[in-house]
Amino acid sequence: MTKIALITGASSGIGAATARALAKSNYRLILCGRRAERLDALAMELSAITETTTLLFDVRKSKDVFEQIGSLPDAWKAIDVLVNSAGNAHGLATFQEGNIDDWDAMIDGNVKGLLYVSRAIVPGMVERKSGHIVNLSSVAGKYTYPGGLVYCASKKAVEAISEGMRLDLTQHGIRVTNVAPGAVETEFSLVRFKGDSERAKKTYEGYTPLYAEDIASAIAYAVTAPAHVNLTDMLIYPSAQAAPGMIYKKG
Ligand code: 8X3
Repeated sequence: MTKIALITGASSGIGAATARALAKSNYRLILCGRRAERLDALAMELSAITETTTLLFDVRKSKDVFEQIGSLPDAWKAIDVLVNSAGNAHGLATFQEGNIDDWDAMIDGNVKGLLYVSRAIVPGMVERKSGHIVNLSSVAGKYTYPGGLVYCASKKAVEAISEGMRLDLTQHGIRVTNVAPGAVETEFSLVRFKGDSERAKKTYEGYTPLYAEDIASAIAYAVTAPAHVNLTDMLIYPSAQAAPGMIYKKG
C-alpha cells in the first residue's frame, strides 16, 4: 500500500517543497493549509504523480484542526508520516518593544498548532504501532538571537516537543525527526518583516541561501531511510552561514 503523508503549511515554502519531494517518493499526500487556491494548485500539479487530498484549516484553531483531520475518509486515515511545517516568525523586535499580537501568533501557531495537529494524528500511529513525525524547528530553536526571543522561544519549544515525543513514542514504533534550518529563502522573511519586500530580499543577498527544496530533500531522506534508522535531529545551514546572524556575504 502506498504510504500517506500529511503536511501542514503545504501552501508555500518548505511545506510545498516537501509535498513535491514526497510525491516523487510515491507518497499519497494530505495537503493542509489556510490558502485554498494555493493548495488546489499544488494538488493539481502533483495529480500526475500521486493521489492528493486537501484540508483547509488554521493550525491555531484547535476545533477546526480536530474537525478537519477527523473528517478524513477511511482511505486517508492511516497517516504514516506527519510533517509539521506550518509556522512563522512575526517581527524582529526587542523584548521591550515586542508586539503582543506577534507573540500570540508565534506561540499559537508554532507551538500550540503543532501540538493540536500532532494530538489529532498520533493516537492512530500508536494504534498501528508505526509512524514518523517531522517537526520543523529552526536554528532559532538551538540559539537565541537579538530581537528573536519569542520566535526563538517558540522554536525551543518545538525542540522540547520533538524530544518529548521521542521519549513517549519510540516504544510505539514511531520515529521523530527534528529539522532545524538556518537561512532558507522562502516567504519567511516577507512575513517576519510584514510585507517589506526590500528588507526581506536583503536577508538573502550576497550569498547562496538554502532553498525550500534543500530542506525538503533532507526530510525525504529522513522519512525514506530504512525503518531501523532514525535521523533524530538535523541542523542545516547554507554553506555561508556559521551561526544565526553570522553569514559570510560577498562584497
Ligand atoms: C529561520 C532561520 O535564522 O531567521 O527559522 O531564525 S532564522
